[in-house]
Amino acid sequence: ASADDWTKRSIYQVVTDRFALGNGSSPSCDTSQKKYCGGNWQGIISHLDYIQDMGFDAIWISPVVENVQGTTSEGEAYHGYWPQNINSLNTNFGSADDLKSLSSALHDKGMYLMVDVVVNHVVANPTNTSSVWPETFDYSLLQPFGGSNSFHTQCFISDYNNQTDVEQCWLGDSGLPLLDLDTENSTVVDTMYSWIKNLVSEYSVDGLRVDTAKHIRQDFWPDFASNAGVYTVGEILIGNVTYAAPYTKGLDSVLDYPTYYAVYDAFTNGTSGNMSAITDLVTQAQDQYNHGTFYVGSFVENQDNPRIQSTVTDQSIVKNVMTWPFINDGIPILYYGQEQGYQGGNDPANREALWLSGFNTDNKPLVTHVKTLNAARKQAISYNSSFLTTKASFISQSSTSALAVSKPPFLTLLTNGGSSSSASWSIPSSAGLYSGSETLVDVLTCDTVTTGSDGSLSVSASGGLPKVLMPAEALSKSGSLCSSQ
Ligand code: ABC
Ligand code: CA
Repeated sequence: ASADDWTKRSIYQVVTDRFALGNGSSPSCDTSQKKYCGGNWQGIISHLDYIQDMGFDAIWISPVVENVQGTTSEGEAYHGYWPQNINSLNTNFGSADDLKSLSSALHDKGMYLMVDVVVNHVVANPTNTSSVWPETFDYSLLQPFGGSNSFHTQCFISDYNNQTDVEQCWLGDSGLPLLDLDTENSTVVDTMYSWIKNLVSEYSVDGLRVDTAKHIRQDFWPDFASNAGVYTVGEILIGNVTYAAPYTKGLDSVLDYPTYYAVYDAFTNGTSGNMSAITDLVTQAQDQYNHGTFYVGSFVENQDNPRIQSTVTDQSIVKNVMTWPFINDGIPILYYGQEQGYQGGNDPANREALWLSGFNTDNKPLVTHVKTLNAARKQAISYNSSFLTTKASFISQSSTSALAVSKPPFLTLLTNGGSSSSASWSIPSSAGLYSGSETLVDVLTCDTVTTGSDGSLSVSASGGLPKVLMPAEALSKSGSLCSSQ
């Protein structure tokens, strides 16, 4: 599927080992142990309804290839980011048939499969665990890269401001080095290009999340993407738009990290959170990224960062933050477990087993919230044929805790004030959004507001909840959303 196909979708991100077991069991899972807990591809197949019922029509799964075996100084490779043999699958997650079954089960439901792929490094067991720098490795298990000449000379990244260091030195440390592939070596490069082509076709993959993309030279990516032939979204872990921007040329786009940091900071620091930083970052990204922000992956949680509720548990704030990915330009991504209110902090605490929630959706306000947001986005796409190609814009507010985002037919009003606060937003007639006396529906509550005779709008509310307003007319034929409108 192409980037344009993906823009209509919303993605549920799964850590395969932590989502579900195919046999339906619910073993305990202590995240601090950094061990496999038993989740697998069959488990995902069994719970696709859980994902689809929330309105998601794509999933992103952990890297699928065989990883280093046994225990390392950082635990087991349950997350999948330590490839050892890229031509085999990780049998902890299942067989080739299981992965094909997952792919076809998704396609039968009209859903897409995004696979996470690691090209930057592989991980080998040291030949002598007590050896000190420089280490030697058992290269024989590293397939198909069985020799030191496939790797950059060992050095650990020490200066993130030195791009050569970032690309050619190694991630990890002497306890667990991530062997950095020599992606300047044409044999390595060709191997990776044909590997990705084969992986995509063998398992009918619809899109790729490209790990550690900033750790490989930019001009490696265009041919990688064309061999993949599907949507590619790169992980450029950085708070800086200008740094990330060039990668949106070689790959379809990037995970929108700069905006993520702005959103996280704005909503987890009470009313001193800086809401205008969101406006600044999004505007920069719209200006600097290839295709603007239309193809970015928009997220507020993932496997590398503390969950929102590890910092802030006020449910109004949580709902404001969770609204963000669904009402702005990019492709929304929800990290599994956020809908269940999970609160894990930094890696590895943020990788809780979802089965411990029992996949319960009754009396789960955040599940309802996500479901409504997905339905609203689908309704916006079908009501306004330009929705996906109209940039989000910001209407400046006098209160520093208020944010107003317009992406017709959405007008989203956010606040970082929390549940004991009251907030107000005003939209002047000069914004040109509405005509006089128009009825707008907050799809999160189904309450209505009416514009003034000049098309201006003032809204005040207590309780600090977000509002996603749509013209009543945009909902009239929606069926499910606020159906009495
Ligand atoms: C393990 C342990 C951790 C321990 C770590 C050293 O080792 O579990 O507790 O802290 C996988 C596993 C991890 C594992 C690592 C290392 O491997 O999932 O559990 O950590 O063995 C991707 C994946 C990630 C994966 C890998 C490795 C890569 O999403 O899940 O990790 O395949 C860098 C990389 C980035 C990578 C991330 C983990 O590390 O660039 O691709 N993620 C700065 C740097 C970033 C750097 C980041 C974190 O620090 O610029 O490049 O990411 O080290 C912003 C700044 C940024 C700054 C951030 C923190 O703040 O603008 O520059 O990022 O404001
Ligand atoms: Ca590298």
